[in-house]
Amino acid sequence: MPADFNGTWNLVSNDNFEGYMVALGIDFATRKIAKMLKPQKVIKQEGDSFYIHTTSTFRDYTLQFKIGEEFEEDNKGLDNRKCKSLVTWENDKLVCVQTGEKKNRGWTHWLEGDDLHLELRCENQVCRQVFRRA
Ligand code: VLZ
Repeated sequence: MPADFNGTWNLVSNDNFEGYMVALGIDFATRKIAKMLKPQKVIKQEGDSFYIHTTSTFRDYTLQFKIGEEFEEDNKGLDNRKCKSLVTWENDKLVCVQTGEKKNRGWTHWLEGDDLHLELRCENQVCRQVFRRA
């Protein structure tokens, strides 16, 4: 049985989102707004199919994928760069590799108690976010 990420999750901490956004080339004005946000994630997981909807007062981002199936990701409203993304299970962690112009780009989700963790990586920057069940 893989981990169950289903639910609605609210951001409670966000370490080095600024560094991650700088690595992605997000402009200053957008970063000033974005780092104040407290995004919410709605995750729907059914077998190998995932729907992750990240919402905020500023921008929303929707991702749909199947485990082990590479897809084109447009990162619309984020850095708008296209990449090839692949999500796999590594034990109970959901690991995404985003292959494209940016080196070492990807993210990992896992559960710890009642919390949902997300590590966002780009080049030499790591952002650590923690979400709690709404
Ligand atoms: O999450 O890749 O859960 O896509 C932040 C929206 C969304 C706020 C960040 C606007 C998405 C920021 C991070 C403007 C620059 C992400 C994946 C894992 C699913």
